[in-house]
Amino acid sequence: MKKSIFAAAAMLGALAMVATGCAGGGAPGAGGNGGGSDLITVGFAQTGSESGWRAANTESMKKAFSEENGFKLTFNAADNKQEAQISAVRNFINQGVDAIVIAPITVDGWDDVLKEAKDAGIPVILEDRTVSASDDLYASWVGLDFEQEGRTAGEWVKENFDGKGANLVVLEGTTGSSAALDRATGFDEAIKGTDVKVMDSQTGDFTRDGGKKVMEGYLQKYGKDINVLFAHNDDMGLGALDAIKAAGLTPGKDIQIVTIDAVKDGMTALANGEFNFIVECNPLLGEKAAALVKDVVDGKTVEKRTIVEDQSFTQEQAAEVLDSRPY
Ligand code: GZL
Repeated sequence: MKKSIFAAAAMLGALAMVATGCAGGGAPGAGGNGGGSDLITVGFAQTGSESGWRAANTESMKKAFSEENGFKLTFNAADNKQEAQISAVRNFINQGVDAIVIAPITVDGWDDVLKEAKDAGIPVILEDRTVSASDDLYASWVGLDFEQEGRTAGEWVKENFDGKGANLVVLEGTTGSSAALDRATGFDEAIKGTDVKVMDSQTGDFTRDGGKKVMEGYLQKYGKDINVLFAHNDDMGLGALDAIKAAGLTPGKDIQIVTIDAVKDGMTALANGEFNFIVECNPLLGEKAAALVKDVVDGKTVEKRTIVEDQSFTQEQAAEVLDSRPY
């Protein structure tokens, strides 16, 4: 009895609040930010903080999705765990944001939550990595050509080591991520037909610690037989430097190193001769992602895919540009 009287009173109270506009939630299109505000509410589900690249990408996104640029940003970093990232997206849907941006940790597992966002009428923009889900489940993607990045790294290996009976080991990025999958595809394609021997290939999860641990294992197993290391990102390569030096070997000479990203610490290692070649992967995607969100929320038609250009660097080129690099 008591419960039903309480429920009735609560209902009357709620009806009164809605009638006087105190219920918050705002008019449609003003997102879940308490009504009235013309800021575009955006939920950004970032992978985590696994690397220097990720830090630069997060900074670029937060700068672009600022209040002075017309956004109210809710940021979540998922500590490189996809289930945490998916639950962050579900929270954004429940908050009724105007748009959701995702840097998807892995390619698979997104269909259900992207359908939930679509059913809720909330557009999703992907930045950085891609997903295997149908592209009618998201409005647009902005990122890099990972396959070309891997191909460019492989072409450098072919150019410098084909015909020399070189032994190579690989530090792969996060298992199941489009960055790792596509870089491997491009790299393998480039070295096909050469006599470069890939002795081992394991994931270091894009982290320094992961790169160091896997490289320690490679050195115990293969020792001085290793001539070349291909790391899917600078951070794993930087972690491998510690292991190579601890084994009494000279990185850049005893073991030549090619990586991808071109973040400050990687370019410093390249300029000082510890790395031998870096393929850039531009993390500054914030402005493009913010422009896509604005256009989509305004109901404009947008390109389904936007690829940002990359470049590559030798040791000499790194020394020249190091001080002027934006990240
Ligand atoms: C690439 C990005 C990768 C970087 C890593 O766009 O997804 O993830 O290469 C980062 O440094 O962790």
